[in-house]
This record gives sequence, C-alpha cells and structure tokens, in this order.
Amino acid sequence: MSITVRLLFLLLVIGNVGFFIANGVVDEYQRDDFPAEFVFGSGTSAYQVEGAVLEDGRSFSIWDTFAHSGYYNGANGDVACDGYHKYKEDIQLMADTGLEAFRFSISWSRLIPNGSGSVNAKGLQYYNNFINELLSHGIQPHVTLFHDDLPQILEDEYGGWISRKAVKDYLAYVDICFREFGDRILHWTTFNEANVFSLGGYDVGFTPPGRCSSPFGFGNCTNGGNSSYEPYLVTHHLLLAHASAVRLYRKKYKGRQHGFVGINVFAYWFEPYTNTMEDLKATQRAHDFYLGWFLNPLVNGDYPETVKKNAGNRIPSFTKLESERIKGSFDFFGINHYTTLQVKDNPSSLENDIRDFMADMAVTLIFSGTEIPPTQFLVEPLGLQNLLNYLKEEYGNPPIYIHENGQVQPRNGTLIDTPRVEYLRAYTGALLDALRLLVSQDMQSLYRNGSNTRGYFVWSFLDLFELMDGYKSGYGLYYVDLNDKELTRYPKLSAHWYTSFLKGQNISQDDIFLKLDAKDSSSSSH
Ligand code: IFM
Repeated sequence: MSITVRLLFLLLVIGNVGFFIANGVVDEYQRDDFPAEFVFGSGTSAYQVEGAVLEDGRSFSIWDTFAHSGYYNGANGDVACDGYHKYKEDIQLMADTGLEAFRFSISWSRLIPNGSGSVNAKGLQYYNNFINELLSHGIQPHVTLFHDDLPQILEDEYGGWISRKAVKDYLAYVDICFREFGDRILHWTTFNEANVFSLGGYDVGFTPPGRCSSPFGFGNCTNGGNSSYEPYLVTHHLLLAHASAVRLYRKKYKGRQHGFVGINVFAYWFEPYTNTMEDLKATQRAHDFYLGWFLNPLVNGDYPETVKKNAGNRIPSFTKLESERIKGSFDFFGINHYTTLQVKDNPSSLENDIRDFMADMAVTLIFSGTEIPPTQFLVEPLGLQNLLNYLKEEYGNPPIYIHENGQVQPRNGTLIDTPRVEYLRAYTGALLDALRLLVSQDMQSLYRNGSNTRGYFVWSFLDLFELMDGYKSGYGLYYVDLNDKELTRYPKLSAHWYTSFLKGQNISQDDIFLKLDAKDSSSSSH
C-alpha cells in the first residue's frame, strides 16, 4: 500500500472507531449457522478482469468491440485488472480472504479465437492453470460459460445471437469446455444474466453488442438492431442453446463427471407501487417479463401467457419437441440480485403500434433513491427474502445459487466501504432467514422460509471493468489502483468483514476497526 493510501486509511480507521463503537451491533448469526455444504464465494468475469485482450491468441469479443466503440468514453478492458497475468496472486488473495468458492467465466474468444474450430492451446492452458490453482487452494471453481462476450467473428459472420447458427457454435464451444475442464468442475452456468443480455444488448442497447432501434434505445442506436423483435429472438436462441448444452452434458458427461448445469438471470425484487389491483397485476407482469421469460420455459416448457399475449407474433414459438427438451433442463438457477423496484401499471404503452420489450411489459419501474447506472443501492434485504420465496412458490423450490449480490460505490479509492459492509451483513442475514424453516405458529412464516439456496457469491472480488460504466464505479471487496502500473490490490473494509465472517465470526464494523488498529500498532512496534 502506498504511504499516502495507508496514512489516509489509518486516519479514517482511527477517526471512525469511536463512531462505530457507539453504533455497532453484533449480529447473532455466523457462517456456521448456514449448512456446511452451503458455499460462500465471490466472483468476476473474463472480460472484466483478464485484460491481455490480444495476447496468446485471444481474439476480440463483442464486449471488446462495444468498449472500443466509445461507449465507456474511452475506457475498455484491454488491461482491466491484468488478471490474466496476476491470477496466482489473486487466487492467493482469495484463499487469504477465506473464499470457499470462486465464480469466473471462460472467454470463448480466448479458448476458440475463430469462434468455432480449433482450440487455442494457450487459452486452454490458462484456464487449466486457473482451475488447478483454485483447487490447490481448496477453492471450488464455479464456471460461467458465457458472460456477454461472444467472439466478434461470429457477430460479423452471421449476426451472433440473432441467428440460430449461434446455437450450434455455442454447443461446440461448451462441449470443449466440458471435455477439457469437466473432470474438475462441478458447477456450470450456461449464461450470465441471460435476460439482461437480451434486453440490454438488443432492446435498450446499453450492454454488448449494443443493438437497438429508435425510439427505444438509451443511446442513438448506431449499431443496428430492432428493439421490437430481436430481444425475443435472442432469448429464444439462448434458451435453445442452454437446453442443448444441458442435454449434451447429461448424455455425454454427467455419468462420469457428476456436475450440475444451470442458467443465471438478473432478478430485481418488484413491489407494487400501490395496492390497487392494477399495480398488483402489473407487478406480476414485471416478474413474468423479467424472470418468467426464461424460467417459465425451463420449468413449464413455454413462455408466460402475459409475455406471449403482449408480444404477439414478435415472440417465437417452441415446437413440441423444443418445449419438451427445454422443460426441466436445469439443475439450478443462478440469481443476480441487487435491489428492489416499485412497479406501477402503465397500460398506455400497449396502445403504441410499435413496441419494445419494455413497452410490452406495460409498467413503469420506479427506482427508489437510485438511478441507472446506480450510485448506491438502498439496503432492502427483505427484497432478497421475498425473491427467494417467490422462486420457491412459483417454480417448485429449485436449487438456487445467488451468483451476484453486492453494493456499488463510486470508484474513488476509499477503502472504508462502510455501506458495502452494511449491505453484505444485511443480505447474508436475510438469506439465512430465508433458508431456515422456522417452526412458527404463524403459518405465513412457515410458508415463507426454507429456500433451497445452495450458495452465495459477493459481486465482485475486485474492482473491475464495470459493465455499466467502465471504471467509474466499483463493487469490489478489493480496490485495484489503476494509477499504479502494478495494479496493486488493496483490501477494503468489506474484505476484512467477509474474512472474519467466513472464518467464523460475524464481527461488527467497530470490531473490524479495532482489529485493524491493533494489527497496525503491533506491526509498527516491530
Ligand atoms: O458487473 C456486472 C456484471 O458483469 C453482471 N451483473 C451486474 C454487475 C454489476 O453491474
């Protein structure tokens, strides 16, 4: 740590001790209150940390192209956290933090630079090294197969995910991953935030590949696109690709590798703005559009009725065989949850002849106290409990991994990320309540608890190249100093809190400050 950062840190620590002692509370739960087989981890994704974008044979993905188009005002993942070169020290840091599991993604264009065909030996070596290093530190690897980064070559060749050809290439890619890494991987996720990929990438255009059509996009839609049609088409292809991957795994690999394959979706919790029937129905519609769009086909074999009705002939249909194959094609759902929104009915959007996914949903979403991109989330842990309860009731209590949950803050170098500690403590506490089947006289609580959640991953391990705004905001447990050519990692208060929690204490912030203080005075006396 540079002298200045360290001094600043200590000043803040010392300055805050009194305050936190006065306000501290010691929570009554700890890691051991969760089932032993439950896993706690953290995560990143390839483009957001690896850098080395043209090194050792890797080719550009649609995220490289999106970043280089100027979307992030000149920022890009060319270097990011230089995770490609620093993976050993990062994994040591994960072990020091006490992580039990780590979630990362494989860059398709590093493994198969031409999108299809031959495997890049150096890419293969990198992921083998990465996985082996995790395992040698006793950390379970959880792999995401696709995190917004289709090889650009496939986008150029046939339009990427708007073409059904992507399904075949994706299947060949995941076959290689299962074959090469599956002897050591038990948890595979086919797509990260599949719903955001379709919506952000093809309706509003604020995530790769940034396609949209006027008047729907956030920007000026210069990358082409059709916001009325493409989000539905892309989702259809993602679902077919996902189901094919699961089918392949079950037929060819499951017998000897014994792993699990799921899909990940982004999930707000939605609350009705008022208790009127209109807002209650609108809230259910928002769930149907955001979650049901993917989860209903996987559980029931078809899209929700509301989505089919409002999208009309713009949403593709599954054949009988496709529907049978999609139904049941998951071992778990991965959920990324950050915040709660309020939902207001907006029937007028259905009067427009030309509509996008958002207009089809016919709601107004009210972001309480935050904006897009968010500057800081409100701490609303009941939202997570309600969401887990909803998934349990609506989809038959499937196994769930909370793949992402965490607090955003401006990336300004502060290591005292008190709001993140508060957020993580509140959400892990809520999660424990959701897992427990409380014996209660009140049937409501009996009904509400007992979620089948199997793991929780803090987003993110490092401050990385952020999907929404490049390097302006951060979710990391560790700060990465971009002004230092070594890209040194510094633990934030949240990293200290997570470590203490994972090592058996759920200590309050004041205790962390005291521990750090004591550690510092003992090291300075030597
Ligand atoms: O950084 C992203 C991640 O890539 C996908 N989920 C949301 C995160 C925060 O925006």
